Amino acid sequence: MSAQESVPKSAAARPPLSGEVRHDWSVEQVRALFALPFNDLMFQAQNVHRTHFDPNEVQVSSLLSIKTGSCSEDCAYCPQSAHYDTGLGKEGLMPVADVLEAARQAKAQGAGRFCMGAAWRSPNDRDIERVCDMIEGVKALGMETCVTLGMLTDGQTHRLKAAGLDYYNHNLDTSEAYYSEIITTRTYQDRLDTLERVREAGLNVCCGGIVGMGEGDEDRAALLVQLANLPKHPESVPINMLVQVEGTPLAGAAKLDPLTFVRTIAVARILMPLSRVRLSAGRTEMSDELQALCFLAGANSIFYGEKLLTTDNPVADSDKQLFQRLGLRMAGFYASA
Ligand code: SAM
Ligand code: DTB
Ligand code: SF4
Repeated sequence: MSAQESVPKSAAARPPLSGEVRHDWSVEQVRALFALPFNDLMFQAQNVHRTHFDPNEVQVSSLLSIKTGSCSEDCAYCPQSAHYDTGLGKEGLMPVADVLEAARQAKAQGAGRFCMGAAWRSPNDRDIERVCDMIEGVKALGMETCVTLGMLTDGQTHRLKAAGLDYYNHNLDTSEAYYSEIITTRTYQDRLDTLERVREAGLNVCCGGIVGMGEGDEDRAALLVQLANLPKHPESVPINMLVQVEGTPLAGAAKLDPLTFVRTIAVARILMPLSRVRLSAGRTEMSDELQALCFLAGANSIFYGEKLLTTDNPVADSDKQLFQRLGLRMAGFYASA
């Protein structure tokens, strides 16, 4: 059954045309937003977007995998899980100098934020010290910093904050109801606990999810409700389209209707009016026209540079051409500064 058929028109949510910041969304209200005629949904999302943002400016972050593969978690989408054979080479924590060289290159291409990802369930304190050296080095280049390292203790969140970390990425990935279909080695509550610690330490939160994992309309709605009803909205909300990797349990999953992906972006924009909504993984399989619809739906951030963590992303030159075609600007373009 499509999103449009599943919710009666009479259940339509009140139109949030002004982009009011709310933390009391119900799943029914959000399903009604998903079920709006496409043009109405896009109009509302654009309206909210233009109330709070320059609609032609996009924040760009570059990613680097600073520790790759052999992860003890069993996330069904992830090429880095030790539970699956994806043929991925494993690498220990990178030397700080190599990370800083990659950050310099990302800055020269125009990235404003450098995001470092590690395939850990949770880091140990020695790892955190090395990551803090990386954060300090990247900050010294004049870039914003983000890391994603798995579950953290209180002491670790404060140590990262003291090193100058700007954002911590920790995704909820899907609804609480669907979570156990995707990951069995940790709970939804584990994720929420780390998010709370990250907030308490005064860090900006980057938290979103993945669609196209076989979840239903209700799961996409429930994920966005969970994010929007957090005590404070995440400053950054990555919406990933599943990148199907051979060897993972989700390779071969039914592909999501691309317009449902656009709707997910639009609803995220309406629910979290002040957040950067990031058009994240999956762009190599998207046409320029589909990406243009995502920007129209209110996405105003991307991952930029030829690699995500282990999989491909569009090369910088093709994104520069896309931005030119659409009249978009990169926020704080560093290369020309
Ligand atoms: N291990 C840490 C964790 O899980 O939080 C940090 C790294 S993990 C690779 C970061 C995020 O990448 C995951 O939460 C997931 O949302 C995203 N991700 C991983 N594999 C993906 C895939 N195949 N397609 C889309 N997103 C993916
Ligand atoms: C996020 O939401 N997506 C990024 C980043 N945060 C860490 C990761 C996408 C990973 C895609 C699969 C890979 O390249 O390994
Ligand atoms: Fe490990 Fe993170 Fe991949 Fe899960 S998503 S297997 S925790 S690297």
